[in-house]
Amino acid sequence: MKKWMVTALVGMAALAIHIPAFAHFQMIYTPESALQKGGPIELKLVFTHPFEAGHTMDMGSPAAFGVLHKKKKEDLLGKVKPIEFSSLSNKGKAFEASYKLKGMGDYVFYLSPAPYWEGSESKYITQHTKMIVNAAGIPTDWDAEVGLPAEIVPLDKPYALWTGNVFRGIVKFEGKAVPFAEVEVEYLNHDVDGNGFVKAAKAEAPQDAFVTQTIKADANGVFTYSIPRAGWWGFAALMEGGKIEGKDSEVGAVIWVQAKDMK
Ligand SMILES: [Cu+2]
Repeated sequence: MKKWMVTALVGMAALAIHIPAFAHFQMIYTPESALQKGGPIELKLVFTHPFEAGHTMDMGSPAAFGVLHKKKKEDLLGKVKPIEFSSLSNKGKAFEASYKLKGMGDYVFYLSPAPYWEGSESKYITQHTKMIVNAAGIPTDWDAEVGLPAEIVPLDKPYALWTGNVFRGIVKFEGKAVPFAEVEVEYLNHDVDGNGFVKAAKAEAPQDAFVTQTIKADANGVFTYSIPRAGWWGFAALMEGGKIEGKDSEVGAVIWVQAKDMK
């Protein structure tokens, strides 16, 4: 083999391990966040790159997974089952859970994943994630603070957004608002079918800065984003965490919201 070919192959192998150009997003996915009534729903816990349906990272066993409903927390760790989730380029270790909504109101699902070692950035990443489902339009807990180490507290109902509405949230780290927090925004650009993404993209980005949009919170830690398209949108505020086993760590606060077109 010629030397340039070896170099090219090594380069390609490095790319295959991970392409860090776009943002990592922890997802708690369910198809529909505004339900007519209670009943069973399916949830997928996936750590991926949602705009590109790109490289899906292997998740370790979650540290916490639960739901907050009518001010009570229910531990759902026992309901979590391992799955393999297919991106357009690989398969990654993920989890799924079934949950039965017992009645009307808001169900705030929250996840504290195991720290993920990101070799290409030499740091651990832990994204504490929320996704809120409502049954029958009765508001109960959507704006509650769960008390995660890092958390986005919504100022607009995450399941009741028209396309074009703004979504606002307060970025909190260890219970305190984070002034001028950096927030990454990504669109779930590929539908989820079973345990994987479909190939067809909904939107095309004219340039990389549109794949992951980066915005900033104001002096009070409040960010505002006007939603241009129906579907699921992820917001990830990234903070510097304490060392884990002597290594750097990034702590994220993630929330997913779902917008609907006016028809
Ligand atoms: Cu990644």
